Amino acid sequence: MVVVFEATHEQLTAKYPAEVNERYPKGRKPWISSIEQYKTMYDQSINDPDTFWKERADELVEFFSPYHTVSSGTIDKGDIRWFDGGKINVSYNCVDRWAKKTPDAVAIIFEADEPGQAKYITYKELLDMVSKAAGTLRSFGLKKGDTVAIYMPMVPEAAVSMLACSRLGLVHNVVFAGFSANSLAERVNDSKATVVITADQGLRGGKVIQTKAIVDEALKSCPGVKNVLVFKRTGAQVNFQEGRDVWWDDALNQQTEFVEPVHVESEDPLFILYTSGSTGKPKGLVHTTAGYLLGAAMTSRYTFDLAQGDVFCCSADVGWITGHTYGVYGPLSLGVTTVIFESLPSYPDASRFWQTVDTHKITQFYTAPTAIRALRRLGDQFVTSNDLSTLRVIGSVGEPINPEAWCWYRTVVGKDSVSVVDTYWQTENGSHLLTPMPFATTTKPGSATFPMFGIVPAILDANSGEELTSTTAKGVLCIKRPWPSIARTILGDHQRYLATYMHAYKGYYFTGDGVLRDEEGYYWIGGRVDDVINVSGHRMSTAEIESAIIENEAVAESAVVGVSDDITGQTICAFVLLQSGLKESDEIKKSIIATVRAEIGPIATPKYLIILDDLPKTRSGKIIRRVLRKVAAGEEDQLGDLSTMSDPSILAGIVSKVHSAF
Ligand code: 6R9
Repeated sequence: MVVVFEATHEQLTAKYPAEVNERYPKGRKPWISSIEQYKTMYDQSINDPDTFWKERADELVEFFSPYHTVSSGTIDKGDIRWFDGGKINVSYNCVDRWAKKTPDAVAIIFEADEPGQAKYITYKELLDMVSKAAGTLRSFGLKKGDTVAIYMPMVPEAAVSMLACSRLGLVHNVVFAGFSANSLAERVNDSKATVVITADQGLRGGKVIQTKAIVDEALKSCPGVKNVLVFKRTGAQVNFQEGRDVWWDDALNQQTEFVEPVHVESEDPLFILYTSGSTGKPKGLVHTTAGYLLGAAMTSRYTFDLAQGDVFCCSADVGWITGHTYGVYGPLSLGVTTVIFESLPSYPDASRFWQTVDTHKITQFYTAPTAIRALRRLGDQFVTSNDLSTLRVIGSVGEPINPEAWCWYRTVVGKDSVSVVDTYWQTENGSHLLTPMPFATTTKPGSATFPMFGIVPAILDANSGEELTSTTAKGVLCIKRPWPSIARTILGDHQRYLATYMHAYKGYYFTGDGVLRDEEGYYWIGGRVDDVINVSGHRMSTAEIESAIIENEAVAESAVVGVSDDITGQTICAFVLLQSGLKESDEIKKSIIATVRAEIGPIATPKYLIILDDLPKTRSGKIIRRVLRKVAAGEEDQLGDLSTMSDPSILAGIVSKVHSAF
C-alpha cells in the first residue's frame, strides 16, 4: 500500500495566479513571463532535447573545447553521459568568468552567527581565495581525480574549498558538520579521501561546536588521510598534529602563483555526496561536471528568476545537496551574490531570517518547510517588523509543505505579492525536477506544480509497475528520461545504483516518493514510500538508525519508524527490545540515545524511545514495521491484515506502551 498526499477539496482547488507577483526584476522582463512561454520551452525540451540543451549550454556555461555529443545513454542501462568530448572547469565558470566581467560585484555575503558581523567577498577576491586554496591542495600532492573530504561549518571557506577542488579536477566529498566522528570516518574511508578540510570550531546559535576535535577522533580510523587543512573560525586553542595539520591562513598566504583551472572532461566526477537509502549503508552519489553545472545554472535562473544584480539566500547547509546546488554552484555560475548563513532562524530571535533579508536586500530566499512551520508558530510579529520588499521569489524545499504553512509563507513573508516556489528534487537529481516558474505558473498551496524543462514525470502503480496515463493519477513518481544533472552512479557500487533507481521499475528512474496528479495536471508529492524518513528535511534510513541502536550492548533488537510531526514533518520513533534479563531504566534509555548520537550524529536522535517486551513479527520472523507505524500514528484501529503475524496477542501491550510514551 502506498501512502500518498490526501488534500482536502479546498486545498486542491485554491489557486494563486502568477500575476499577483508584481515585483518584477529591475530593468528586464522575468526570464519566463507567461505559462505559454514555459509550455513552449518545455515542449522543445521534450521534442527536440538536443537543440534545447545545446541552446541552454550556449547561454549558461563556457566550455574550453566543444563537446561532440549532447547526450547519450539510457536509464535502463544506467550509462548516462552529457556533453561528451567537451572540456570544462566548474570553478572557471563560477568564478573566473565573473571576476573578469564584474570583478567588484559581491560573490558571497557571509552572514555570521552573531548579527552585525557580515563579511563581503567580491568575485575578484573570491578568485584570489580559490586560486590560493587550489595551490595549497596542489602542494599536498593531490592530482585530478583524487578525493578531498570537507567537514566545515557554514563559512565562505567551505564554498572556496569546493571551488578549489573543482579547479584542480579533485572530487569533493562534503560531509555535514553535524555528523559524528563515526559517520565522518565512514564517509572519508568509503570515498578514499586523502585530505580533509575543516575548521577549528563551528558557531551556531551562539553555541560552539568542536569541529576539529571531531575530525581528530574520526581520523584515528582513517589511515589514508595525509593532511588536514584547518580554517580558524574562532581562533580557539585546538589540537594540532605537526606534519599532518596545516593552518588555512598560513598555507594560503604562501601561495604566490596563480593557479589556472584544469581542463576536465564533461563526465569527470565533480563531487560525491552521501545520502541515506532504504538500507543501512549511506550511498555516495557521484555527480559529474558539465551536466551538473548546467542543471544548477539553468534551474537557478528559471526557478528563482535569478540574474546578475540579485542577492540570493539559500539557508541550507553546504553539507546537503541544496547547499551544493543552490548555495554555491547555481548562483555563482550566474554571477549573482549568494548569502552564506551561518546561524539559526531562531537566533538571537525568530526575526533573524527577515532581518538578514532587509540587511542584505535579498531578492530570492530559499528555505525548508520545517523552518517555515517553526517560525509561523512563533508569531507574525517577528516577520512583520521587517520591510521585506526586496523579495521577489521565496522558495521551499526538502519535504512536502502543508498548505497552511505555504499560505503563511506567501501572505506574511511575501505580503501576498511574491511568488512561492515549492521545489521538488533529490540528492540524486542534482537540480529541480518539479517547480513553478515564479512569474508564469498559477500555484496551488502544497503542490510543486509542473516539471522542470527536460523532465518527463510518470506515475506508476506501485504494485503492478504499470504507468498510469490518465491525467488524474496516484502512485509512485518516476522519471522517464535522463536529464543532465542526474547522478551517474553510487561510488563503488554501480549495481546498487541500477537496482535502486533504474530497475525498481525497469526503464524508469524511481524517486521513492508517492505522488498525486490532479485533474489539471498539477503534481502533489506525498512523501517517501520506502523506509526513508525525513526529519526537518534531512533524509535518514530507518535501517541506518536501527543498526546504530543495535550497537548499544543493552539492545537485542530494534525497529524504527517515522511519526508525523507538526514542525519537523516527521520524527524518529524507535522501538527497542532489551537483552534478556535487563530492565527498562532511564540510564539504559540515555545510553541508547548516546549511542545513536555517537554513531550517526545528533540529527538521528529518536524523539520517542519505546522499550517493548515483544516486537510484532511474521511467522518467518520479520518485524512488521507497518503495525508499529500504525500504532505510533494512533491508527491502531486500521492495522489491516494481521494474518501473517505470529502472535497478535502482544498488540494490546504495544498500544498501551505507545499511548503512555506520546
Ligand atoms: C533536495 C532534497 C529528497 C527527498 C525527496 C522527498 C523530499 C524534497 C520536496 C520533497 C515534497 C518537496 N522532498 N523536496 N517532498 N516536496 N518540495 O531535499 O534532497 O535530501 O536528497 O531529499 O526529500 O521525499 O525524495 P534530499
